[in-house]
Amino acid sequence: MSPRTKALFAALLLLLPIVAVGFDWSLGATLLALFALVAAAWVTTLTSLTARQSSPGYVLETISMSHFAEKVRWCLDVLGADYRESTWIGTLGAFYLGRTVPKLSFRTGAVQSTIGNSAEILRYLWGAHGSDPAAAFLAPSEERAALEKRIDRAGVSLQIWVYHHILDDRDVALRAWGADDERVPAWQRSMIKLLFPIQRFLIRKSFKINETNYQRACHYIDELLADIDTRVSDGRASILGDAEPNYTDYAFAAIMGLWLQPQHYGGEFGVRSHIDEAARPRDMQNDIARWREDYPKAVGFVETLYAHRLTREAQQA
Ligand SMILES: N[C@@H](CCC(=O)N[C@@H](CS)C(=O)NCC(=O)O)C(=O)O
Repeated sequence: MSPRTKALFAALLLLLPIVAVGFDWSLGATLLALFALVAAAWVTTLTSLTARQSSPGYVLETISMSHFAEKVRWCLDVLGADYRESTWIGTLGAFYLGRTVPKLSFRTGAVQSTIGNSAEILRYLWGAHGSDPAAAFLAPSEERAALEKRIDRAGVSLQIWVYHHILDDRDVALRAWGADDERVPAWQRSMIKLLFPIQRFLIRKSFKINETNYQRACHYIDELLADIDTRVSDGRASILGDAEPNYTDYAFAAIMGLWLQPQHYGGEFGVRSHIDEAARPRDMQNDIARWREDYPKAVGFVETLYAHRLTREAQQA
């Protein structure tokens, strides 16, 4: 059963007592509705268990704008993997289903498997496709794993940075969460507008959005940018000095793409919820301008990688 269908059954189950009271249902009618719901969930589970699937058929669960999802999406594109995206509205899944994105679902034997966390997803892809020469860029090493950890930590710092700047502006925050993104189901887009004050409160609490944490986040981002800026200043193709880019290079570009917003961000699937330049708060624009000025080599490295960002279609052409 897909995560969306599971969420739908859970929501219906929660709503059932409210509907029963609201419409003054008898105990018999309520039990009947409950039985019908459980039976429908069971049939759906059985159907998905017996469904035939010819390819791994990866499903990448994302939210409208996620730099961690972009990291995995880019690697799937370079790999030429067969996948589709399931796009959720931002924050709802995290706070009501307890899951983060990216999440990758696929068929393993008779069952559906799911992995969360971008680093673990990439390790799975390496395990599953490692014998294919096209997957060589996914090969992990101690050095690559250490760099990936630093990049991922900068990804979290960027979440603090972005929320520090946009949470006070309802329209900008809603747009970043995908309220205008047509790939997101309409009911989720309506929910986020309704729940906005709660979501903002939860984000503020969970990311500890305050001046000190913002400064700490900027410091960490600066440190990584400075290091990469030095490393790539000799014009190398890969941060760690390899002849070809590997997954750490795509990860760095994807994570920094959150604020650089290069044209091909999101690849074939695009990223519709840009925080438009004009809508960006002044302080956010200042940070971006400073990073561009202080780290031109790192910025150039990301932009060059994005200029060659292969979509699945271009890969197969
Ligand atoms: N360490 C995780 C971080 C994932 C993460 O923080 N994802 C954010 C989006 S960038 C998320 O799931 N937010 C929850 C939501 O908006 O529903 C990874 O590498 O995948």
